[in-house]
Amino acid sequence: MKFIHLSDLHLGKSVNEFSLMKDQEYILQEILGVIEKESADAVLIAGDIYDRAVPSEEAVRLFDEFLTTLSEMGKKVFIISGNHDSDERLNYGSRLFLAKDIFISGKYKGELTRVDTRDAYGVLHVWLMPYIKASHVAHYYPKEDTSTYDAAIRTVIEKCEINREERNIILVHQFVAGSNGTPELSGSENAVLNIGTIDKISADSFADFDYVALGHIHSAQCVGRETIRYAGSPLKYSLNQREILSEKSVPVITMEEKGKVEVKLFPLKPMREVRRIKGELKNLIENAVDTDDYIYATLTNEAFQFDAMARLREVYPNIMKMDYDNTTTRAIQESDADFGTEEKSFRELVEAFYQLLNGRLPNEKEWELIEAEAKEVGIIE
Ligand SMILES: [Mn+2]
Repeated sequence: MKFIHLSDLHLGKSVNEFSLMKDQEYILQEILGVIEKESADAVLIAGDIYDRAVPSEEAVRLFDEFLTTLSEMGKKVFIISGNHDSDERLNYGSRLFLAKDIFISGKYKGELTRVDTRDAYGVLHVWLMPYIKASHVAHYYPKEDTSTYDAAIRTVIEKCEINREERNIILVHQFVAGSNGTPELSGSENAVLNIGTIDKISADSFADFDYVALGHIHSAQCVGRETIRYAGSPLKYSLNQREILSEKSVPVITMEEKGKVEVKLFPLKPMREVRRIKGELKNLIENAVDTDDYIYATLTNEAFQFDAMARLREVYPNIMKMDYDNTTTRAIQESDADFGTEEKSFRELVEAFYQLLNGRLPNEKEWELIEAEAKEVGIIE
């Protein structure tokens, strides 16, 4: 059987107030193209279908369209919830969808759903692990160790009766790490990842599975072995430097007899690229290319440029962010690094910043103004 692995669609997402609806619509079409070209039998979607627990109408419509097309193409679809999805809403209609070979697991109820499929090589089990918190597991198994996510997920898997002679695939939306270190983040995963702390799960827990379709981390990568893999989000959802330079792709998994699994990556080309440009304002404007792209511009001018964002926007209508990289910003960054901001008082922080910008401390009159402003916006009382 041939599977397409997707995750972290985050339908309805905006980046820096730009709705990516059109880009998402486009990329789903591209993915349908890969599915058709590869004659895949099934699609695995490892969580974070939507960006929010209450998705927009547009986002729901887009996913409805995607599912309907997959169903019309005769594909099986396996879906789990991610931490961004509402488990109950994702479960809506799931029993009716079974008749169309669409299998959704939105909520953990003490055991994992197992779907058995068949091909020329025999039976193949697809296990669905919706997004689970350790506390959910504790609720069903109060006597088991659920003190960490690792222990909790181990418990969940121990409760599955896995036939190791047969082929098994599992969909998981968690923070899974191999012995070779923690996975690299793309910067758009939000505050859900407490790196290195309680929610890290060892890849060893999945030793009995022939393929582990992971979701949660938006950078495509494998964890421990080729067949434990984050598909990554289909689009770049952050302006993080590494994410901007990364390439999005879709893993296509071919499973033959037990022990024979092949993974191929198909690069995904977005409708609009996310690009970082850097230079003097004048140069960026005069030498503009691919102006429809999402742009993160960094100005190297030493002097403040009046109305720079508006001037850039005239050329790059989809500019998302602008900042400066010059002597001043670098000095601020350096002093930030040894600031120890948490231990400093408001006054100390402002003084240091003021000193850096103006080469002197603020006088009494200026202090009055700064304090009045800070009170107004609620920084100090
Ligand atoms: Mn996600």
